[in-house]
Amino acid sequence: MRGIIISSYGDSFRVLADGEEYVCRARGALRNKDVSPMCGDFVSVELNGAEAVISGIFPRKNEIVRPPLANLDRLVFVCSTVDPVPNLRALDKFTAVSVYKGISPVIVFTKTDKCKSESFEKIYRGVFPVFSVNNLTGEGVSELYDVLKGSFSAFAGNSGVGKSSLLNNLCPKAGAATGEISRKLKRGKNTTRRTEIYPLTDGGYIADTPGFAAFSTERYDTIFKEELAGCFPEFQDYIGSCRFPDCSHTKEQGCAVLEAVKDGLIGRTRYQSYCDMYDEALKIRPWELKDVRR
Ligand SMILES: Nc1nc2c(ncn2[C@@H]2O[C@H](COP(=O)(O)OP(=O)(O)O)[C@@H](O)[C@H]2O)c(=O)[nH]1
Ligand SMILES: [Mg+2]
Ligand SMILES: [Zn+2]
Repeated sequence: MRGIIISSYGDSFRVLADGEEYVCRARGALRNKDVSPMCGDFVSVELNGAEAVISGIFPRKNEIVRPPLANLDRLVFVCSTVDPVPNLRALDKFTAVSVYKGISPVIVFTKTDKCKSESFEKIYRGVFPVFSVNNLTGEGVSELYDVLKGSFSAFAGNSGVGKSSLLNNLCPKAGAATGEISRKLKRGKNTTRRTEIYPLTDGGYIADTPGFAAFSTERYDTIFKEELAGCFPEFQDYIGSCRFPDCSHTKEQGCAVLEAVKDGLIGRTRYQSYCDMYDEALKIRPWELKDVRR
């Protein structure tokens, strides 16, 4: 049987196969192969009497480490317009890493009841799909739902921005803990990591990711400098027109990207994020680099 892992808790997995849920362990041989099953994995399941065992994992199209998720179609970057205010530099960095990994970024601004999202939306319109929601009334949720249905998505974003509230609005069965309750649960130390994905009514899944403070800010998220411009979608129309084929788009004469920034065709905050990431990439020693697509 072929199925998909919909929850992992220690070395216990729930697999959805042929419309049934099975609680499975991974076969020993699999564990020794240095690849452990994760949520989103397509796996083969064998039934031995009452016991269900994961006997194989199909090749992944991508994976993220924290939380462990495989085969993502989208990463939904959730930012609140206020409390806390968005960190655009971090957002630009994480969306670039997402593009690099081949996972489509989606940006959502929450708490539109407290502060208008227009000034933030403007920066990303035409670059990534961007949405605004008021989780208290559900305003804007159905537009986002239409984009997420039929695909596998996970949320990323700081604590308190409204990820769990949004998950509950998109998928009422999720019953995710929000606000104060969520904080209390987090304080009770949970050593075994639990990851769970929820089916959407019209097909597709959304991952609930407790303790997912930020996408990940580790060293290995640094993108090779030669590949960085490729992770900024709005640069693509210009990079072919630079005077020098090896243009870094940071200072060169005849740089079409710089020209586009001056003409207001590329956003300044976006461009500044690119330059910061480029500087960061320059500082990395080659032996410190691990391919983030791994
Ligand atoms: N005013 C307002 N509050 C919100 C909105 N979304 C979430 N909140 C509140 O923000 C707090 C944190 O939300 P939560 O969903 O737990 O955020 P998470 O930490 O990202 O999962 C809770 O008190 C929510 O009720 C929103 O759109 N508007
Ligand atoms: Mg939460
Ligand atoms: Zn250039």
